[in-house]
Amino acid sequence: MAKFPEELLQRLRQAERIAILTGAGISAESGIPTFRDAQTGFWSRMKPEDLATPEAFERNPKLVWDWYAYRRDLVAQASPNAGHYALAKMAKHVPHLTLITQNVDSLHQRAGSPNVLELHGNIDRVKCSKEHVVIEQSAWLPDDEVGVPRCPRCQALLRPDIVWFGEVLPTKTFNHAKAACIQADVVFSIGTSGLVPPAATLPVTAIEHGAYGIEVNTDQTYLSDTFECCLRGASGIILPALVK
Ligand code: BV8
Repeated sequence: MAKFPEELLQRLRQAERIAILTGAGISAESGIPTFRDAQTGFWSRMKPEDLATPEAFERNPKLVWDWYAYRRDLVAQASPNAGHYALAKMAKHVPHLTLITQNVDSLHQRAGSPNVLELHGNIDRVKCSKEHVVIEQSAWLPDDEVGVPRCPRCQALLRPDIVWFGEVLPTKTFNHAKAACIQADVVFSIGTSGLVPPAATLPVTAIEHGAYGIEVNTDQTYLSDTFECCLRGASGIILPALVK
């Protein structure tokens, strides 16, 4: 592993407040396809508009439900990787570390990270159109008309408790994440293409308020120039080396 720049190490040693935004890239080494990787990305075989929108669910609830059922199984078979564990370890010795994720796979929580801010919801939770969140699959009401289970409370169709395109992010969670970025001494952007606002704006907000910006990504992103330090490589390799 190449040596890290001295300035980076210095900043990390002195940092009281660290904000971290993660995206699909941190879960790639756990076997979960990212969204935009040409070969394996979810979107390579289908477009967001066709699946991750309320309109898509309205148009074809079973197609959308089945796609998320497929992804839920992928997530259930996946395990956190060394990158997730490194961030959980970092939380133990940084006084104020705020972990913000765009991912819906619970892998940060399963690696032991506390108080994860999930901007886009969680694939293990479902809800109905009246926002009745239903955790236990055993409580889902079977439906053979549409082929999508219904809410035990109001019989409306269930859907993933996930933020789709065109839907508003959970306000309290987003505001908490934004406040942490504004106060951060150091901000990490890990495994995200930075293409989806408003989550993607958070590292930029941190940097605009004086944070030292670090990008961890296998590739260049269109936000790369915003960061003081770009660590090119897999997060599962870089993060454990950084959080020794
Ligand atoms: C909102 C949940 C406002 C779903 C996701 C037109 C209509 C409506 C809205 C819009 C519109 N135009 C623009 C918008 C805004 C819209 C948007 O961004 N659209 C896109 C298409 C441009 N945003 C929204 O709609 C958001 N809401 O704006 O609301 C509003 C206000 C009032 C009233 C109504 C609305 C909501 C967006 C949330 C969408 N949901 N996910 C699901 O999971 O199925 S977004 C989805 O993409 C993911 O969740 C993820 O969060 C997001 C970004 O993807 P990444 O995580 O970055 O993954 P990606 O594959 O892109 O990149 C992976 C990176 O990792 C790459 O850079 C790769 O190089 C790197 N990598 C790979 N392997 C590794 C690695 N790095 C390190 N190590 C490795 N091993």
